[in-house]
Amino acid sequence: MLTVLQQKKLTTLFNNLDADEGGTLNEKDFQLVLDKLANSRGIKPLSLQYAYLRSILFFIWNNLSLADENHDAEVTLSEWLNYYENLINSDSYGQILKLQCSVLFALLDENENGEISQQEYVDLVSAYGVDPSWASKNFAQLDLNSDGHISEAELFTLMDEFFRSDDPQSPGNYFWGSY
Ligand SMILES: [Ca+2]
Ligand SMILES: [Ca+2]
Ligand SMILES: [Ca+2]
Ligand SMILES: [Ca+2]
Repeated sequence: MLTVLQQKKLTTLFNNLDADEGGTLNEKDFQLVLDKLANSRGIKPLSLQYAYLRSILFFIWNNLSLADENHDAEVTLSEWLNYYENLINSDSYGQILKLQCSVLFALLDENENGEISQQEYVDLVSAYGVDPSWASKNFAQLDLNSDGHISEAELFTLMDEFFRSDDPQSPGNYFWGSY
């Protein structure tokens, strides 16, 4: 069973991603994330950078098809929560999280300097439906060693906290928005 806190976090991410408020996640929601992110980075459709971002976001969406139990190309909240409950309890959780984090890191690190700046974080989570001014303030909590950036190791810790922590004080709880 997911704890109340785990359900809250995952539901917040789901609702933020469901940008068209259709009540399910589908390809269209990820297309909207792509367009918002491309827009905030000043990337034009049909450019190489756009194709790169698209390939990452559609990789993430295609992975989510594992959550789509009835194969109707829509992921409901209940399918979403089941999927993450299974993932969290799976023997391959650590390996899968590592893979997901390296994909997410590539998506976040716009200038490819191996660290995530405040602006890179804000641009990405805003594309995921999080309020930008809230995200700007939240960045300091996510920079665990206060060196001004989120490293790949910090991202792994934060994502692990996001999925597994049941401690209300864990900074990773708030990576994908407040609730
Ligand atoms: Ca939707
Ligand atoms: Ca479904
Ligand atoms: Ca960077
Ligand atoms: Ca840091």
